[in-house]
Amino acid sequence: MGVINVTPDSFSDGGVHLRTEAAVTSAWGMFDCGAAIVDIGGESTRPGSGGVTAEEELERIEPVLLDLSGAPVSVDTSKAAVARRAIELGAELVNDVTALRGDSELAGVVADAGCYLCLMHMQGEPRTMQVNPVYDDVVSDVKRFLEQRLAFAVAEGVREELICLDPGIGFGKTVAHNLELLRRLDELAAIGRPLLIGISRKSTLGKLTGDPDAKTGSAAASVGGAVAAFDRGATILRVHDVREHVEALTVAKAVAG
Ligand code: HH2
Repeated sequence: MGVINVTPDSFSDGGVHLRTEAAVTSAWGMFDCGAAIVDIGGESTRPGSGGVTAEEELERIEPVLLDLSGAPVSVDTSKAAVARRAIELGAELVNDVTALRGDSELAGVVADAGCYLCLMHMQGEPRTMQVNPVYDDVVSDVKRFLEQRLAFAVAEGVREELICLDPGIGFGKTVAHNLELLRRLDELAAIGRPLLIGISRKSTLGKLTGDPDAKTGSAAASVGGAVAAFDRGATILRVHDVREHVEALTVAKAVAG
């Protein structure tokens, strides 16, 4: 899954894809490099971010979705109004970092459309989530949360076979929490749904490679994280540097047989 943030402030590609033409060109480039789907977002959820209105979000992503008509895209949003319009314009998957807790109408929109859904774990909210994340046991806590949100989505009419789950690397988690989640990913895979992992360019990688104040991580560090996640059961990797990831994952997959 390639990532295109049509935002001025994303930590990973903020500003780069704010113009429609730049976003669309990058997305086609990702498909050429082997992305199966491209995730289009109009709101940054980086640590410290405050949120935008549905109108602003739509203004950013609508022209991009129109130009990518017919291509496999997902929409990174927590808002029902944004998801509804994105689905009209062809989005096949709604990627909701709030796991249907942000907008009470979103579950119905996804259920009615019969599209795919990603439910992600986040402790707290983006503005404050990295202040002091605390868990009893991070893997058990995240697993329980994902099971509950999966049950909620199904009860709201979303078909279980259309749902994937994501532990939310970096969303209210320390470096140690992120590593523990990846190390024990098999426990989350046991829920029985495909796992999506987004570690690409995240600060945990920069911290692990020597900068305690890092806000991002390199492409090489991202690939290392993605391959480790794949080896432990991740099936969808959300990444910014598609060519590098496709090449590395092709080799990892061949080795796994
Ligand atoms: N990470 C980000 C955004 N959306 N969705 C899922 N399912 N999983 C993730 O790990 C995830 C996500 C944050 O990364 P990015 O989109 O690069 O930055 P920003 O939120 O600043 O736009």
